[in-house]
Amino acid sequence: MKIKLLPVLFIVLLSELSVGNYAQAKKIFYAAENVQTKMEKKKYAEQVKREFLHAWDGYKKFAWGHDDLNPLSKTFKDWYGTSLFMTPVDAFDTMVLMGLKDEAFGAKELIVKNLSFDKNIFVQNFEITIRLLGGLLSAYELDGDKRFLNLAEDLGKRLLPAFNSKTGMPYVYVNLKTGETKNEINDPAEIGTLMLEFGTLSILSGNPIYYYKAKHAVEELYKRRSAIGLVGTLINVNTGKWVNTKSHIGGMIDSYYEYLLKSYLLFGDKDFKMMYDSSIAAVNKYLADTVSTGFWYGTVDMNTGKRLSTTFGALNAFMPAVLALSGDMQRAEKLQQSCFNMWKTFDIEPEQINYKSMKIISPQYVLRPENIESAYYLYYFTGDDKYLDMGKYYLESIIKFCRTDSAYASLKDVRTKEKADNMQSFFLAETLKYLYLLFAEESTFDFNRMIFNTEAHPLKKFHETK
Ligand code: DMJ
Repeated sequence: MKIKLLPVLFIVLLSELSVGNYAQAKKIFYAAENVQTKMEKKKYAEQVKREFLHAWDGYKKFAWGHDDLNPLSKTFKDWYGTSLFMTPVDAFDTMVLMGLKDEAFGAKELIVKNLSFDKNIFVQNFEITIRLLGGLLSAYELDGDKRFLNLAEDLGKRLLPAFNSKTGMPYVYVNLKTGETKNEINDPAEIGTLMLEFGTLSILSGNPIYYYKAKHAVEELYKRRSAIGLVGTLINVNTGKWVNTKSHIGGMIDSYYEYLLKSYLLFGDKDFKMMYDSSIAAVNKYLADTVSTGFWYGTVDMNTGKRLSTTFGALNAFMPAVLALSGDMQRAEKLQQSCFNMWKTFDIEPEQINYKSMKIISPQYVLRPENIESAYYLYYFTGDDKYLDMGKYYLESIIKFCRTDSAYASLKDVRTKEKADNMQSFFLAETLKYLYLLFAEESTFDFNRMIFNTEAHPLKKFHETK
């Protein structure tokens, strides 16, 4: 952060310098810098909190009790025609971390009195697991109200039939009432991003079935990696055959890698460490790409390692956080610099670019958190102020381009800045949470005690891995 020395300290500093007391002057300079940074961080943390309240107020006014707010038409959307309270469940623990007690109480009342999973609807197992199951488990751990856990357990039971394929890898959809399943073509992210939630549910409920099913699915996927150690984009969960062999770290694969590492950190289960270590070695060997625009991870064929495209995007920007969490600071810092450049080049981050030509492939910005999440992890682990500056840039551009009179809106195109009528629940669960944590007191979140699921719901560690 830029140093604007406090006036009093500046005078003291000058007087020390004038009598030649350089050591003392240096001390004063650093003390002043520290105070300045703390004050600025506090100011930004408060601002993020205000922006959160602005978005939440819009939800309350125009979408109360529904899944999502449509911020331009000031209407609402329910994903499956009936509400599963996506936004309040996703936003609850952000309110707790921000110390917004009244808001948290209101959201909790809404959830525990109205949320029911006894519905004849097909839901996407992955989305419901990371947003709702993760949100409810985290709410229970932070708040202690057993009703959150009861809801989580009821949901977990209803999701279990998703794993009833020939391999044990889950189908994409499961019916919450009948247990029927559909869509046997699934991807590594949706197969491998269930462990933190199902594993936590096993520990909190005392029923090992959830841990077993989610871990078995990951192992079935892992054993189908190619001879060079990579996974593809699509796999048939009954035949176990790959349907699309493109390997990358973007959407449809991304959080598979994240959960291999985090499952080890959360549960201390060494099988996950082994799977993470061997997978990330292959990713670093075949996907990593250094070009004139920086250090990136591109797309290759999972069997041959042949480079297929130089595509990177908003979702891929989760990777610096995972690398930092694993201790690989060198790659994490280099990649975060590229992620920041991707954001800055277009004022705000596009969904996908060609990182070689720095040309846009998909122009929308849907209020995604990953770039900010990674800046937060890097600040947490390095203490380097440059990540605070990145955070300021992210926050200011989101306010400038996405704020509406009712809440926040996605952008259809980062070039024209034309807005789109949606505000995904992860904006409240993740984007604003990570921005807040970046500027808040470091003690607000302790990585030694908790791990974020992929939707930024903090879950308690059950094992000491440090
Ligand atoms: C969120 O639902 C999660 O972070 C998921 O892992 C990826 N997509 C969105 C945010 O971009």
